[in-house]
Amino acid sequence: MPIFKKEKKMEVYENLEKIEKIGEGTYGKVYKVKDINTGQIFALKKLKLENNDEGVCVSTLREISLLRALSNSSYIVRLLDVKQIRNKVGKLLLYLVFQHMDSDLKQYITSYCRRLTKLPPQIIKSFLYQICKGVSYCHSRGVMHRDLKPSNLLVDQERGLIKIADLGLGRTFIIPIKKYTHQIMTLWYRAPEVLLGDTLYSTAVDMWSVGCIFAEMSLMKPLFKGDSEINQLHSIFRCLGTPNESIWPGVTKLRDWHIYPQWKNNDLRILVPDLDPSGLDLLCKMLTYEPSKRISAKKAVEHPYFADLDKSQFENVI
Ligand code: INR
Repeated sequence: MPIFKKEKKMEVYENLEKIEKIGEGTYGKVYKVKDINTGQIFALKKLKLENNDEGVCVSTLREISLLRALSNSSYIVRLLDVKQIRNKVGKLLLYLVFQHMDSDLKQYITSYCRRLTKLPPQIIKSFLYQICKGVSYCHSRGVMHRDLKPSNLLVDQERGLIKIADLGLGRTFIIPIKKYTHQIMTLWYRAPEVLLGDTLYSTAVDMWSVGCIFAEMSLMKPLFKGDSEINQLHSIFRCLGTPNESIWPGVTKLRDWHIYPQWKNNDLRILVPDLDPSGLDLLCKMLTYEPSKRISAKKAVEHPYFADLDKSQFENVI
């Protein structure tokens, strides 16, 4: 008599039992799974590869090893195992076993909203510090995330930890416009240079996203909320002012630059009223239009805003 129903078992991992679907990453589904021998909980991500060429396999494997190396950081969700298999119709499937975290920042913020309370300032500071440390680690290894957003930041509520997820497969996988489930991808955290069609964008795109996430943790709602690329740009320009050649040299030469309404920039103190002066200074440096002038993750970690944060709490954690 089998103890577990066959459909609950994950095809390649005989010992893993599916508990529930916890997410749809950019490239595939993520399940909460349980090791039937040890009772341990993991997150299992199932990916379909776009291409079947031998060359793609090699570069995919290279990316996986990069992911593995990155996941040695305590600020990045840990990748524990990888299996690559070919299914009945010859498509390549990739199974990634990760550490499981009980929540993501999107759910975490929503849970506070439901209780009509704001995130405590110490939590915002602690989370932002950990995010900057994680991004700094990725950038030091030459990896950009490109899609940082609250649902890609996993939260361990008990220990007050936050970790970056959904990383690093940006080169072998075709960057999707829509998720494979046809859900529309969010543009709210996308840097203006990307929205303007800059093809040579840099690690600075991630810091723009971090700035948007910082503001959102304080505001309890997204700072820039557009439902199309043009609406997203308008939303940014309405808050921070329409950029021009004097504040962002080269902006009018970008591929998708048009003539926009001329908005004046608003004071960040009014847009994000709960942040203290050093928090506002850091936010302002993250939401700098000119990518080369935008604060780096490495510099952000050293910002005075974090001076009173107890950093020893992040040492020796997994
Ligand atoms: C949760 C997710 C809890 N845990 C969403 C989630 C809501 C609540 O995506 C997740 C993951 C987890 C997750 O516990 N481990 C991983 C996601 C991902 C990797 S990825 C690992 O790469 O974003 O799909």
